[in-house]
Amino acid sequence: SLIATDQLRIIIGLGQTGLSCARYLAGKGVPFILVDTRDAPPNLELIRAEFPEAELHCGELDQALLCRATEILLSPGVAKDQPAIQAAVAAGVKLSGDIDLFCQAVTAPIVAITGSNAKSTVTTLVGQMALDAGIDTGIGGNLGTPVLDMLSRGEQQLYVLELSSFQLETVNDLRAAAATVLNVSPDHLDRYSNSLPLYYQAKHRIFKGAANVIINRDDPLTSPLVSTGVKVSSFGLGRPDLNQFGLSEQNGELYLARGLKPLLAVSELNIQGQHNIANALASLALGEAVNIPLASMLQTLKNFAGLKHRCQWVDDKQGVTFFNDSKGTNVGATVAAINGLAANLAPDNKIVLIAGGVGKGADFSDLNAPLQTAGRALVLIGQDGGLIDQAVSCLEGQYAATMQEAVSIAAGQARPGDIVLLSPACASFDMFSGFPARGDAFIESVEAL
Ligand code: UMA
Ligand code: ADP
Repeated sequence: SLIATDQLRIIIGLGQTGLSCARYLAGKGVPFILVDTRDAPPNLELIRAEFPEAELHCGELDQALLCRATEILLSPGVAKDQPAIQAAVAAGVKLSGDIDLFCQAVTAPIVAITGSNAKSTVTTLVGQMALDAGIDTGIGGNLGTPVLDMLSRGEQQLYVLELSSFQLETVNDLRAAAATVLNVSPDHLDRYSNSLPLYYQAKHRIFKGAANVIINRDDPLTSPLVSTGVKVSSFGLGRPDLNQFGLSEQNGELYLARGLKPLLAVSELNIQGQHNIANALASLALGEAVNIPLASMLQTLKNFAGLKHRCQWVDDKQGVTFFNDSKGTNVGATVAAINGLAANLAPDNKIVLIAGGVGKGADFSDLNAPLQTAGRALVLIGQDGGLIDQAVSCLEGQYAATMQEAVSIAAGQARPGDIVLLSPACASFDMFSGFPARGDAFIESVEAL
């Protein structure tokens, strides 16, 4: 075998993460074996050319091989509860991932962000706050750039990482300077034996070794169970106590506030919707924990317009406003988007919702309450649109075979002053390559009306 050392490292998964692990280890001269559960993984040719010496195994996992490893570096898209992986763990093999490798490699402070929703928005916002303050900052993780790929630039002064529950499953020692679980609502339950506790246990691994923990006062599931010796600060939409971030009213105007001190009028925020006020407060609390100057953070909040595909304004057509929330891929996100946008509607106006796709085993009945108050009509797309129709009793769903048809039905149902919102509460893979393609199809269909 080419593995001459007694350290056998196996990288499972040849996607972006696996590739970043292979490049990182190869750069250090550390040998590894590459494994993918698919017979024909996507990057195969590239990988053969780039790592000609690495042993490569595709197809069903080889339990005997995995049990011989010292360490398995598991990609987030591969569930760790598979028998071959569990057998290796039982045999004493260390299960790890790219996040652990990254944390061992850097000494700069890390801001670690997870949650069911708002991860990308808050990660980008905190990263922007740091950049605007003149701090050389790496921004990556689940957001798109694999963490190890950021190291090719040399070590930076600060890292802001978006971490998914899948990535956190293999995290053993994070030691973040600041860590948060922004919110917890059901998602990915198909990967967690339909168990919400298993899902948030994975998320809470983000607190391992953290110096500062930032909790959401409006969501008790975001508090670590054991928090001895850790500095805890918080954000929430209520009135803040001393040293907390929240909202306060002054002369009839609502302000982001820290303790008794008003910081910035909510009307000066450039991002839309009630849920984004919470995101702004979370970002301030995280930024404060790593010493980003407050004045600079407030300036960033005035400029930050939000990310594409997250409650993104698309156009006004015949008095109807179209919003693209294609990143609304679970029920909690869609509930937040409906409530967040409905807060700005005139009393007679409502929302036409386009939803559906791959439901990931979710319970859609939580859509009833916001649609009861704010729903004008419901247009359904994708493989699990029918499940949403069954779960929502207050509106009669209308099916559309394509995004174009969905937009045309929705536009027909909307009255002047209404909103048409694409917020599918589902993943997109039945009809699209991902949420960006789904959002782009929506924008194109709106423009073509
Ligand atoms: N796969 C196999 N067998 C394998 C390896 C992968 O079937 O052996 C499949 C997975 O089931 C999955 C796909 O291949 O459908 C990709 O899996 P991967 O682990 O190779 O993914 P990467 O390309 O490394 O991308 C991952 C994240 N993807 C997932 O967690 C599924 C990316 O988040 C992330 O940007 C990237 O690492 C860099 O950190 C994407 C995502 O969808 C955006 N995340 C989920 C979400 O946000 O809801 C968690
Ligand atoms: P993530 O990376 O966790 O998916 P994003 O920032 O991309 O988070 O936002 C995804 C979706 O979550 C948005 O499109 C919106 O529907 C919803 N959302 C945004 N902020 C919040 C929040 N604070 N609470 C609940 N849902 C939110």
